[in-house]
Amino acid sequence: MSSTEDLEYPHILIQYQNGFLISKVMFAACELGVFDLLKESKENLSSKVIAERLGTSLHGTERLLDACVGLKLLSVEVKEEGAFYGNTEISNLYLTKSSPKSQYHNLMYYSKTIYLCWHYLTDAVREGKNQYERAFGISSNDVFEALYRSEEEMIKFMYGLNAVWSICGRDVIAAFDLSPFTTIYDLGGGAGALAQECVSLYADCTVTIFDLPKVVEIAKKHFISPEERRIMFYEGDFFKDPVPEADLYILARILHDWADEKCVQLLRKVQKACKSGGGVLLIETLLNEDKSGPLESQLYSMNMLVQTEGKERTPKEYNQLLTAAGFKETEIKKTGKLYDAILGRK
Ligand code: SAM
Ligand code: ASE
Repeated sequence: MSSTEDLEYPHILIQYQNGFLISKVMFAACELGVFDLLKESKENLSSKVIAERLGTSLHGTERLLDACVGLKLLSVEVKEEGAFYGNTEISNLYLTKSSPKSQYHNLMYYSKTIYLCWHYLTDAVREGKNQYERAFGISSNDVFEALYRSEEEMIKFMYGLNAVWSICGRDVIAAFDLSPFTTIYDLGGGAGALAQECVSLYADCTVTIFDLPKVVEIAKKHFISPEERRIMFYEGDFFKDPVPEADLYILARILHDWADEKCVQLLRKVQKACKSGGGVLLIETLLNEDKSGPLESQLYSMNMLVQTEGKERTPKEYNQLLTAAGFKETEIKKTGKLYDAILGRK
């Protein structure tokens, strides 16, 4: 319900209308390296020095810096000689490339790929399907052929998706006590941030990342050091190839890519391969049962419409998929962050 104040002056609508302007200011500052420069410099810098070091125009840079101050992504100190800019704590921690919690690659994936896909949001709603043909001229029906339309695009996707686990990974892996499970397969494990989280938290497990051959190749080359003896790889297509036996299968952000029938097909295969007493751990962003929120999950579900064949689901919907595949005793743990965990047992 709108309050009277909102009806006299629709502040909330103005904020929504400007939402993507805010995103783009943050993306541009990240992409130009504003936060990296200010972190390295250790002292506040004038717009003139920042523009020189970044090789950008002075008047464009001044406006970008001031907008970042408005967004609390930068601080400003006004002296007689002029304005001096510095990072805020949150930008230092999350927006610089070198920080262990950096969201830089995630933001770049939003700015360079998701933003373009959302240009066709209206068409996606009209047609009920992703817009790869319109956006990129790709006529293939294979979602991951479209998402991985070039090696460069695949690497951007892998970096982008990996980044969120530096802020939510520990919570989803620690949501259940996974110590009884020693042989773990991370199906569609991608760049391996969750596999790393798993081996660092549980001393006795080994984790095998099961993914498409070209993804495994990049994961080995760019993400997982060969010294990491407890992480292994298995190249395959989880819809077509056999899934090896294990105690636990992690499916993080996998089911949300697919329609119900494909989810059940995959889960049945996993259920058959699973050792008795074993289980499956789903990691997804969960909608409320009545789909009234959380807003992030609702927006991500729209993104699944634009980019994939899937959607975000409620705990009950995941429970139905697991039950249809033969899993029992499903249990859900909310983490309070973006991603939650559901454990199903064989
Ligand atoms: N689990 C990772 C995470 O949450 O960060 C990556 C999730 S990503 C949305 C989906 C992953 O599934 C990608 O790594 C993709 O390559 C993999 N994938 C998609 N189709 C696959 C298939 N048919 N067989 C194996 N892996 C597949
Ligand atoms: C997928 C996950 C993502 C497929 C495409 C995707 C993400 C972005 N694009 O399985 C990560 C989640 N973020 C959003 C906005 O959905």
